[in-house]
Amino acid sequence: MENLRLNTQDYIALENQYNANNYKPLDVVLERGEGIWVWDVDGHKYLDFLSAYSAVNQGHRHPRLLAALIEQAQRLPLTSRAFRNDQLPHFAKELCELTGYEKVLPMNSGAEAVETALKLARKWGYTVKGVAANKAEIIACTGNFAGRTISIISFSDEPQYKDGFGPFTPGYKVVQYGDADALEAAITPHTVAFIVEPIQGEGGVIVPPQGYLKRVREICSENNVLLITDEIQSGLGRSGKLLAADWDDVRADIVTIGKALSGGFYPVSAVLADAAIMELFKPGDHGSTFGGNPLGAAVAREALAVLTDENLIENALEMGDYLMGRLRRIESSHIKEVRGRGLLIGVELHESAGGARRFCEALMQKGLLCKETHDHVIRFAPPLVITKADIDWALEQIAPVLLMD
Ligand code: IF1
Repeated sequence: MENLRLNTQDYIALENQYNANNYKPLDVVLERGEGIWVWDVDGHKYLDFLSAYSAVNQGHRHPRLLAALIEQAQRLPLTSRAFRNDQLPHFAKELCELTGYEKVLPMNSGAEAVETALKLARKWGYTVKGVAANKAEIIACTGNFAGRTISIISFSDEPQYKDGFGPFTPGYKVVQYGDADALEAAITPHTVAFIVEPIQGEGGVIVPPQGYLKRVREICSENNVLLITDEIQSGLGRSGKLLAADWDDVRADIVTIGKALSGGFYPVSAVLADAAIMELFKPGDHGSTFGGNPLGAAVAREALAVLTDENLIENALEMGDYLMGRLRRIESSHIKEVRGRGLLIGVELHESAGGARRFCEALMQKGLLCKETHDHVIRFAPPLVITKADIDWALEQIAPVLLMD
């Protein structure tokens, strides 16, 4: 298939002609990536400070992941779960050993992992907790983002994610993120689970108050409510810990992971739980065509191995502290707060700054790609392979932009 080489404007025009208009991306057309760098079709080089929303924690096109993909693709990409394959058993074992959970259910997108967790929690509510049929309630948080399916947006509090997509799935309540008392007050005998991001990504890189997650864990245990942590963005080293809940020494009952689970090569997500909960799923209860396929499993195995072999979790902690420290020393009147953990960092701007988008566009002109979230926050989330020298170069671009009028 001939890939007709166009220039940036022609690619944009072509995309606009045939593609749904469901995003407003920066006008940069990328054609190559390696490590922390990506190149556009006009030959410009950029430092990727978004990491595909934390899906390329291992860096773009990691050679070990590419090799794993090619090797498995040349053998057997897909079997469906109607049959077994030689990658899934190893993937599940290695993921359980790494995370300390007893069981894994592999899916593809993050949203599918979240849907799986919600179904598992409801089934636990009816068969174990004894909640009356169809009365199960799940509590979520303000500012949550867990995917785009109709059941997931049913507990979103972002109007744009909901407008025009009703009617919504019943059985959800939303409480203030960071407020453990609000959670406790919202629990009823029908409550089966509380789903929470240990650090809210799309919500604007919100780190909850110290001790929040610990208190949430206690409240869930005291009320026989499952704690679900959505680590699809915050997990797998992004926050400087394997899972962001590790910052509070909290062990959730159900965990969702995705994105960097495949290092950006292939959609792989998973739900983690102990046997007593996961075994509630009986054959035929749940699944998907590609879930647990050998190609994704082979890549995910290597993606996890790279995280540990290259000490990417420790590097994220060290580099994140360094980057946040340097950002906090930029004396810009635009900056309201620099926050985050590890290499999941948000720079919140005062409304007087006129919105984060223009700063992202200015940074693009200087060779750094990042994305605003919720109008006034610039999210900085480079691949976890980044070095101090790379960060110093990034700061040489960031400081002048944050000091512009
Ligand atoms: C978009 C946001 C980030 C996630 C968490 C589940 C999912 C996501 C914590 C679902 C996905 C992606 C989706 C993408 C943009 C991006 C995003 F801005 F939308 F919210 F990262 F912050 N839980 N986040 O962050 O995983 O189904 O996408 O694999 O939909 O615009 P998915």
